[in-house]
Amino acid sequence: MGKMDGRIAVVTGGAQGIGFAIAKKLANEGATVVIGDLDEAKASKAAATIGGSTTSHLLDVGDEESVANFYEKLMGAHGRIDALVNNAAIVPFTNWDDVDFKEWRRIMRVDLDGTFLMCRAAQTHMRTAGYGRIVNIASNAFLAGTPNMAAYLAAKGGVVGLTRALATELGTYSITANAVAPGLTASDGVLASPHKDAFGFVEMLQALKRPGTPDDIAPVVAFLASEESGWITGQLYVADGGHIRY
Ligand code: NAD
Ligand code: 4PL
Repeated sequence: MGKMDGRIAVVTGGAQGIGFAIAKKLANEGATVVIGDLDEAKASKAAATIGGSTTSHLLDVGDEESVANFYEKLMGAHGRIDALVNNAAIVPFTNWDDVDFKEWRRIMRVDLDGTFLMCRAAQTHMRTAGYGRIVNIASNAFLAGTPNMAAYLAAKGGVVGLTRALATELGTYSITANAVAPGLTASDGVLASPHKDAFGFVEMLQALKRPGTPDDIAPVVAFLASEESGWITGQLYVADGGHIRY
């Protein structure tokens, strides 16, 4: 008996890191999970590792045609989407002096446009059903003003704004939209980037003195993706060991 029993849930960027932990948690709570990821091979391995009814499809959230393709396959297989978790993102480490318009667009295309495109398509199906849960992954970097991620901070601020708008626009259809802001988390992506060098410093600022892990983020996402969070919408939940008090 899980809080996602009988539900169809989509997790973007679920091939690794925080998205993988979210997909695993939703599956453990009884959901039929569909992972959408740019890395098709890794996503298919991830789905097999999670097991049960978990599947994966190739998806580039920043490409309108790829998104349309993804939903066509999803509707063909399951006919419904109860929960959408917009987790896929590029997590850059780019010195401000190198943030030209090309770099800005590289991040915006995936981190903000991608969330918009996925929500835009999901809400059509959710409205038909008269039920839906949208969970957008933001970041506490938006609240902290973390360095070397200017376009990312702007995109995540946009994600919070879009979340608040969706709550208003979709409330009448019993669809909720909320955001989760993780702090620095030991994901596959972060561990392979210069961000890994920030764990000592960030731990100093956290109330809880250990590095955050993907499994620390999944429970609050699962709560917001489940039916029981139905009176909560338009909110931002910070999951960061008490780094930022929001
Ligand atoms: P990660 O880099 O480990 O994994 C990202 C996944 O997204 C990969 O599987 C990648 O293939 C996929 N992806 C990338 N671009 C895509 C696209 N265009 N379409 C579909 N899939 C795509 O990332 P992570 O650290 O686990 O981060 C996951 C989410 O959490 C992101 O939204 C990120 O901004 C957020 N976040 C992460 C941290 C952190 O410290 N790790 C902190 C705050 C917020
Ligand atoms: C505090 O979202 O929130 C590093 C890398 N440090 O991606 C993030 C902090 C990173 C963050 C983030």
